[in-house]
Amino acid sequence: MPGSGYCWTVLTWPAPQIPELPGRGDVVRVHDSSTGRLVVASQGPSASLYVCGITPYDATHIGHAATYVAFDLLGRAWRDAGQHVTYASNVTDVDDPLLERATATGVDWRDLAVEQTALFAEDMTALGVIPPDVYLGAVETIPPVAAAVEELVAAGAAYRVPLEDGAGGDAPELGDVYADVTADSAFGQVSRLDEATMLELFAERGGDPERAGKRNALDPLLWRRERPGEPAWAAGSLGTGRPGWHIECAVIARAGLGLPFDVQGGGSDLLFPHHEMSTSHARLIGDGEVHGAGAATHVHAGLVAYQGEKMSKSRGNLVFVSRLRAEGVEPMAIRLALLAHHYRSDWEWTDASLTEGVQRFETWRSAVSGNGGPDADATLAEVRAALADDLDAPRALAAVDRWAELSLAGTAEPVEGAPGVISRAVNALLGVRL
Ligand code: 5CA
Ligand code: ZN
Repeated sequence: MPGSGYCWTVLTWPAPQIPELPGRGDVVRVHDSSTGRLVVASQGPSASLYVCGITPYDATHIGHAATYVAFDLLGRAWRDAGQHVTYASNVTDVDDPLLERATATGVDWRDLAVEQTALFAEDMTALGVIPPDVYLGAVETIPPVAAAVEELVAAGAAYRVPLEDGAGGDAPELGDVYADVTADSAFGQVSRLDEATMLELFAERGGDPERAGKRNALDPLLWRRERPGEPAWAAGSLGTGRPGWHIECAVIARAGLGLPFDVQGGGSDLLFPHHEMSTSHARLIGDGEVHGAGAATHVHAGLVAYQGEKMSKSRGNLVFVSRLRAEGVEPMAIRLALLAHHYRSDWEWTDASLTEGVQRFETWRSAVSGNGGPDADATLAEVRAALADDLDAPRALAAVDRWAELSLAGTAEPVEGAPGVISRAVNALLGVRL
């Protein structure tokens, strides 16, 4: 909405300093959700990563933070292995849950999105997460998304579904647009789920299997026509409306990284339908190639629970990073609490998680405070090997714990500069500033 006074450009955050380390990290292997195998997701001198960004209707919780810290480790490990990393991400700054929350709380949806996107940037800065190189919001990406949807309609891979009475503004005859999943012969290969599971997850996670007029129950929305009380943008032959969710990530990944790219990441709740659908769209919009490709490898972080259930904005069982920070918790202790769990495991946040993070932070800080300390070479090698092996942060922490214990015991032959090497390694590789 030009002229509305809103700045639609999604603002990123300052990059943390990454200290230089002696030597080089190992080739990085990660778990590919599609095959269940460990793969070298990026071989050449450069690596490309797309991590699905937030829907900004509530503050960053520990679950989000765990996911972004996990992919931050991947970027750091790639860099340490000598690869040039390009990282793209999005902000879903217009979507159903955001609009619903805004209506329920009586705030303008744009104010809510701007406020929560800014808070997320603050939280990521505090947690030492490297910012994306390309960071785009759904709203600012409407023109290329609309063009991609028009292309899919023209190619017969998408079709219109008639609207209910009262929808569609001045052009009610133009329907919503859905992708036809049968247009993509590779559909299903990202998640490899059976039809019944796909249908169940689709209904649970924002899909509409029951919508009348669709060709296939799993067909996802590409363009939602104008509805009374909902924001809408003019979009050529599509008519006024707003973009569907999955096409947003396909188009933003293409804009930021080109297609195909190396890794698409997110929490495991995004595997289906979101990553299945966005990859399918990417195959069909790949520079006009019907047999293009999206991400070569899909990587997923486990889900963090709290009080017995997945921590989620819709359930409201949340621990906010910003609240912990406001209580005076050291952000690096939060980061250490997250890193104590392997990124792929589902785990539960408790008060003890934080206490442990704070203790580890304090122990490490005092262990690196002297000039001399136990030799750092083996520890650096262990941390590198652990991260290269599917980002095994708990193993990396254990290696540093052993070094810290030895350092504090003061029994090892002191090596000048060793604490500095550990401190820089922990900073560069784990993102923990001591
Ligand atoms: N905007 C979309 C992605 S395009 C979205 O899913 N936004 S979100 O705000 O709901 O989630 C942001 C990221 O946090 C996603 O990768 C999601 O999988 C992850 N996430 C959400 N809840 C948890 C949780 N409890 N534990 C771990 N990761 C989570
Ligand atoms: Zn996404």
